[in-house]
Amino acid sequence: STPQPPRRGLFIALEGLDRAGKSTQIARLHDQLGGPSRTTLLKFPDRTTPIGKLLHSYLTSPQEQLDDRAVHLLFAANRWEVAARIRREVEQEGRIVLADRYAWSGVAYSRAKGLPLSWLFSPELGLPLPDLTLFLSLDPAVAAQRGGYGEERYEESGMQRRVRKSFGEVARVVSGSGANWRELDAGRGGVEEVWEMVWGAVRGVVDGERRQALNEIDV
Ligand code: FDM
Ligand code: MG
Repeated sequence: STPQPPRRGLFIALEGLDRAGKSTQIARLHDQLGGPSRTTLLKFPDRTTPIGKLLHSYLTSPQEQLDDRAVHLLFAANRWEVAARIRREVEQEGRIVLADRYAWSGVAYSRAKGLPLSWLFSPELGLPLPDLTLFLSLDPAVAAQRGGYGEERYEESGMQRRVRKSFGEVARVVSGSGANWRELDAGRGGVEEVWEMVWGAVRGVVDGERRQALNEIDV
């Protein structure tokens, strides 16, 4: 008989403002879910690809001029570069893929520059849909107190407040489309308390039923 593929894995995204604690929580999830032998950790933007190098230069040189729509398409293209890999690892290899930011950051950050929501979603349509998105919700004023922002583009309070508002719009559209979007209050307690919430939500999907194929983003 033909060999059966392993039970499919999972695709989970962590989202939130700068300094919401995404990287800390995702590193912990990576450990808890078996480390590199079973779990792949992705970060968007992936700054190592040719497109990612352009984005890195744009983010680290705030004087650089680049059209907002062109930037948006580059961030989306940077996800399309790894879309097939996400599908293969989850569907064929039974791995758990974790993404530190994803399409939802793409829409929220560009939306904060005033671009129309429907235009912003279009280059993301068809990308693998996460089985679960955890949005680490944090008041931008609290985020700013956490050791201050770095030097990159977008790391200032006006932009962070607009992004927070845009994430609210994104959350409505994405959960309205039936996707699994969970907002966690990342300002309630410290790393341990947030970890309890993160792990509680992830354990639910790890144990849950799922179809072999990942869904596609379709809002
Ligand atoms: N960002 C990130 C976007 O503007 N669009 C995107 O699609 C993604 C994935 O890039 F300010 C922004 C969010 C952040 C910046 O991200 C760099 P990290 O997580 O701080 O490296
Ligand atoms: Mg950052």
